Amino acid sequence: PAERPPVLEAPAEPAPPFVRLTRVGAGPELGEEGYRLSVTRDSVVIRASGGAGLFYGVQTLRQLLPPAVEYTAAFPAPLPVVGVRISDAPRYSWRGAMLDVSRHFLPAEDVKRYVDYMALHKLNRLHLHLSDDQGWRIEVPGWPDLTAIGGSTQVGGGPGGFYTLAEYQDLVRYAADRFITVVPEIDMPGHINAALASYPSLNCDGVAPPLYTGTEVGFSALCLDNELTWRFLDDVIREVAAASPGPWFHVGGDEVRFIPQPEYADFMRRVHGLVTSQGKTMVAWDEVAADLPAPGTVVQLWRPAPGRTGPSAPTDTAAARASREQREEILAAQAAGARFILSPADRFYLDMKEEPSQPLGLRWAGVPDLQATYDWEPSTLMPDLDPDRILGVEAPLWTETVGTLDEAEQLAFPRLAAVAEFGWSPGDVRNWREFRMRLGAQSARWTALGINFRRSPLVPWEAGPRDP
Ligand code: TNX
Repeated sequence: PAERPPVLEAPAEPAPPFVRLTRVGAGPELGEEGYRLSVTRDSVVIRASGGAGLFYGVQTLRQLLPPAVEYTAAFPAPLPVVGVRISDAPRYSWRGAMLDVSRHFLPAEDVKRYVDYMALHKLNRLHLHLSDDQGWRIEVPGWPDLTAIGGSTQVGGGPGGFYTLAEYQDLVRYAADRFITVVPEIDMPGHINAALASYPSLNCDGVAPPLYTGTEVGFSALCLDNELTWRFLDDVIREVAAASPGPWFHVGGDEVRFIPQPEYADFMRRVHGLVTSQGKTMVAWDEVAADLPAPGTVVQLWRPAPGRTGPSAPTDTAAARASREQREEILAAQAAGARFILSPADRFYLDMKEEPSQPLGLRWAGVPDLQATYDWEPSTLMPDLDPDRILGVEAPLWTETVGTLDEAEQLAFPRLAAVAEFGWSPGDVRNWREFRMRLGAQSARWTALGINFRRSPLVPWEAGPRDP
């Protein structure tokens, strides 16, 4: 699969049977990422206006082939393909997954595997949470201790790790080859203990705190009126932005307990300046909505149920008030020109358990099973959100309880497939009953790919070739 096939000049009319990928005849209704696929007795033809659409057409063709093609060993030829005529284009331009490589480090090889799974499901944004209290995971020239010290451990005290800039760039290219844009996140001004532990001078009192291997959140913060803090941020944002060809830069901004709101807002405005001076669009978690730094800022909604009404509304008065206030903030941010990515924790957080008895995962936002992840619409979650301001969806996988790719897969699958369909298909063609049946048919392919998916009891999994 790593080798590129040769590209030949096609004769005007090749002899059947043939497979043709072409940019000719793709209608404008397909947009940049849509495709048409037709399989007849004589030919397979995929039409799209560009590379992304052709790639997605190939992923669909792949799903029509027997799952045995996913094994690297030889498979039987000729391959049967069912005759189809498909015209397909995504609902949202942002169809993301996030990996937290800070709480537990995942080597680049493992991240590439996750990228492969994303590609199969036509996801196109990989958000990498590259720094947090427990670990700094990317090399920054001029700041070697960020990785030498800040990258040296993780939750539970393991060895941690980090990506050199060359490894990171290789990963970014690997993703780009699959039409996936990497969105780097450096979390600030909180979730920053790993950096503070690496450089005493970044701390207001000049004393470095110890490295942190627990799972509490919200306790660390940058020293805001220290000029070194701004040299540090300027260097970090410049270097990470330069290594990331995509147009976005995520600055975190979540869960800062010890900075008053006005100072937090000033901080985010100054950071916005640094991000835009590198030619990037700023993305931040939804706390930034309290005082939007600038129109066009992308706000990633993560806190569950803002202003939810009806039977599932919070009944506890404090929670209900917080939820109402949060809803007002979000609407004010919308009026100020925000755009949104939907990642509601009670639906899309892949690190939430699917079932209370599951050993991996957290449950602070509930226990969203596959149906909860699949079966909702933005309009039911927050009716006042302007659909035109929703860039798309993203499923984060935080790794407090996840130490390996195998464990990541156990939490991410099957729910990541539900997120992918949410991101791709319009609400009126999504149907939970059909989805669970179609998903059941994926087990042989996922097994062949070696995905350690959870056999969610809501799905009638088909017996695969390797099943006992
Ligand atoms: C909240 S979501 C966090 C993370 C945790 C996650 C665990 C967000 C912006 N912050 O720091 O890892 O919950 O589910």
